[in-house]
Amino acid sequence: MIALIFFSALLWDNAQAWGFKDGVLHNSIWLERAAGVYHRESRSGKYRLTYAEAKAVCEYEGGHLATYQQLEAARKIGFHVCAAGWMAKGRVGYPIVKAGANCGFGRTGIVDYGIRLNRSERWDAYCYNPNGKECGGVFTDSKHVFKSPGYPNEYENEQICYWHIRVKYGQRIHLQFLEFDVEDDTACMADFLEIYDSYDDINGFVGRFCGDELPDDIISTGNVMTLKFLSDSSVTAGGFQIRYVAVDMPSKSGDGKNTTSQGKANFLPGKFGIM
Ligand SMILES: [Ca+2]
Repeated sequence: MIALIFFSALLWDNAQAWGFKDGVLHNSIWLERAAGVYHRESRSGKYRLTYAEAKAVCEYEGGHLATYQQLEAARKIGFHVCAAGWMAKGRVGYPIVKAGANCGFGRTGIVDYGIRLNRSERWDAYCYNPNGKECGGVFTDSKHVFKSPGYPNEYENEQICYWHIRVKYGQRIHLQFLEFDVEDDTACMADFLEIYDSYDDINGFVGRFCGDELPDDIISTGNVMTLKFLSDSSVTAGGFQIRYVAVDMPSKSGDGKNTTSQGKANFLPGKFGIM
């Protein structure tokens, strides 16, 4: 009986701590744990890191491999990556927010490969570093300015940053480039910033940017967006500052043509937001 009362109290506590904020189910514990989780892959490509290497990547940046709980906390606020990575204690998995046929076997949650006996297997990495938010992370605020790592100094070689934005359901994300200077080459093969109109860097490719011309504003079709910045092993540049602001969906009458306050924004075709 006492156990039952205790359990009820525990449930009540949990219920109290949960709630919707900005259209996203929040839990203060999740938020605290989630702020600082990010995905890393080897500069040479996907699935190239052994457990020891994955650990070293996170530690090099001042963090450590994320725990399963930290990854799940990040997932709860919109962290969705379609790539299996090492977590603490030799566990491998990846966070799926939106079920899709090509990723996560149509399920949501942490796709968990369990604790690997063979630590020489090669995967990506999930790091946790609450003090290293400059290069990547999940953002649910209604506005924020992303800076390239080290800004206003030049960014360093061999950076890979993923910024995931998720705003209130029914809103769009308006990206505005404030400063932009990334090593220039014709096809942006060396260093680049990529924008995706989706949770991840698989779907919804919008564009790849380099050079020092300010790209036009971009407005998402839904309430999520992903930015990926990658620099190679030589030549750096000034970096960038990019602001996003959550905006309400335009009214039907002005759909696609609403440029009154957006300037020459690239309005992506309308699409329903993601819950
Ligand atoms: Ca470079």
